[in-house]
Amino acid sequence: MDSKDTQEFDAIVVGAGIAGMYFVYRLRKLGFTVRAFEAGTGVGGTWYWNRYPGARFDSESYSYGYSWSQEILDEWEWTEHFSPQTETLRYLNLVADKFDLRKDIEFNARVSSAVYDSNDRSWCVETESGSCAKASFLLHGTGCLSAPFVPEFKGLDSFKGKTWHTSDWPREPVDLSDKRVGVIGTGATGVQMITEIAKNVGDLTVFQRTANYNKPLRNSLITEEEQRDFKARQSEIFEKCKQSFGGFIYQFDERSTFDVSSEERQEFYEELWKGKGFAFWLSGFNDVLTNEAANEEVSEFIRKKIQERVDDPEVAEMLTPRDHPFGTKRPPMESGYYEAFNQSNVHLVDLKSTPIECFTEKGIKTSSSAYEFDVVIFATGFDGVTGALNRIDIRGEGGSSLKDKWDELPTAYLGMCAVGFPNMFITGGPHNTSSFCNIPRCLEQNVEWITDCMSWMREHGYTRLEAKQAAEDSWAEHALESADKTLLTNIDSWFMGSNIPGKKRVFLNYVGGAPYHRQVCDEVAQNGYDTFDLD
Ligand code: N01
Repeated sequence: MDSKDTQEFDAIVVGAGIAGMYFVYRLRKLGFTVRAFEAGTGVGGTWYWNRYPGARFDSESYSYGYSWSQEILDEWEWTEHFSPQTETLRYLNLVADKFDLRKDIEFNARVSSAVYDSNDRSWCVETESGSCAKASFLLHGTGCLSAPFVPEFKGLDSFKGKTWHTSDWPREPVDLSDKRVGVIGTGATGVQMITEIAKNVGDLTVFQRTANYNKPLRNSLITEEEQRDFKARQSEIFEKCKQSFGGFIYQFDERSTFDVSSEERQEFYEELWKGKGFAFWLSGFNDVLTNEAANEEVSEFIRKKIQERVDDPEVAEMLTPRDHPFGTKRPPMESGYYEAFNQSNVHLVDLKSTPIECFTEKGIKTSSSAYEFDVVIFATGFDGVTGALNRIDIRGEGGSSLKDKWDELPTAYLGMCAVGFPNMFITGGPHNTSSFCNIPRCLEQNVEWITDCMSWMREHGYTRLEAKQAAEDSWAEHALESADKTLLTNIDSWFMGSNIPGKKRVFLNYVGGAPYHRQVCDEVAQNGYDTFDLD
């Protein structure tokens, strides 16, 4: 690329989802020039890509939107307690319209490489579409669940029907009413989608490797009275999220399980079960994710709830999780999932007892049967946290590769800054609270901290910032120690990177709590970023 084709900015943002859009807005306000590159044709990130039937928030809508624009807060009204994807995408487009964000975003521009030039302290970014830009700062808003994962099944290429990953759902309307459909995967995405597809499908076969602890979402329309109440309490709600462990409206109970009598515990579980969304996961006794016996009691409570809803005892048993404790994988939220399996045209295949051997021209062959399909849908998840950035060739100081660094140990100081990659900030990176959070709540904190840091550097005349090795090491140690105190690290999931063959098995998220992460970030800023090398 000729240097005359290279445009120069103060900052380049990768991605125009929730973080990327806020970066553009805030950088502009702070007087930085910015260009965002977005692979899609529109804004919205997760909500742009994930259009599969049934896609919706598992966070309360009124706790999810941006908190930084009173104008938008006043104008926008969520219609459901848990907003569907279509409405959320409309909301994000309204934000983009209102602040004219698109003029600083190049669409259809998937970033292929980013190289740091230590001579002029700048990042040079290239896209697959041939754009090239340079900036002092490189900011990633690529999302922690945006690199789709499709397992390498033998014979997949020979299948003559259609295949889609859930994040690659067709834009045109899809009619499955006379189709034979196979779905692989029963995580949070699969559970939402299977329930919706089952309502109007020819025949549906679900291939399940691990049964999950699916909790009723209990979605409903927001009444006018609720709307008024949410508007009146909006800042109180955001403050509550700020104080909570995961940025939700929920706080763990102050009591531990066995401080309470057995009878009272059962009453408490029943009460929580009636709650909406993540209430059961995030406002239960404070030791459910750390104490095996406490967890087993809750797990057993849910198993009984599942079995009550499925007619065929054999299917009910297959749908009952017995191989991992509740909440150690992200619990899916459901709205009629179990009842779908009472339909005569919905079938369940247990892949633990009959694994997939291969795809054939007509469908899928397991160790016990052959199935024929018109469509197979992969609800097989994502290469989480590090996947999106590992798909870009990112070269830091001395040409070192971010992927090579993370193949050894995926880590970043405060989840945002990787040693060896000066002037580069990551939202939703390894050991960042935002990947274990009501995502916008934590992403806002990330974006604000990063852009404040950039402003501070400008005020103080610094042009280069890089985390100190000791700071990165001690943050990683703290993040891994926090995780080891929980039951989460014993289980295979995207939290551990172990859903991806060959990926290093290590805890990727941060479970020390969003308030503590924010406190440390604030202290670092107050202390003049002394855990960074500044020049
Ligand atoms: O992905 P997952 P997801 N053969 O990794 C199975 C967020 N989210 O897209 O459990 C057969 O959880 C795999 O089986 P197993 C949320 O943070 C948010 O569902 O590994 N099966 C599992 O069943 C969530 O955690 C919302 O044994 C294979 C499934 O595929 C994250 O996205 C809504 C397989 C993958 O489950 C990811 O959820 C939805 C194989 N080779 C999702 N490989 C909202 O709230 C994998 N599987 C907005």
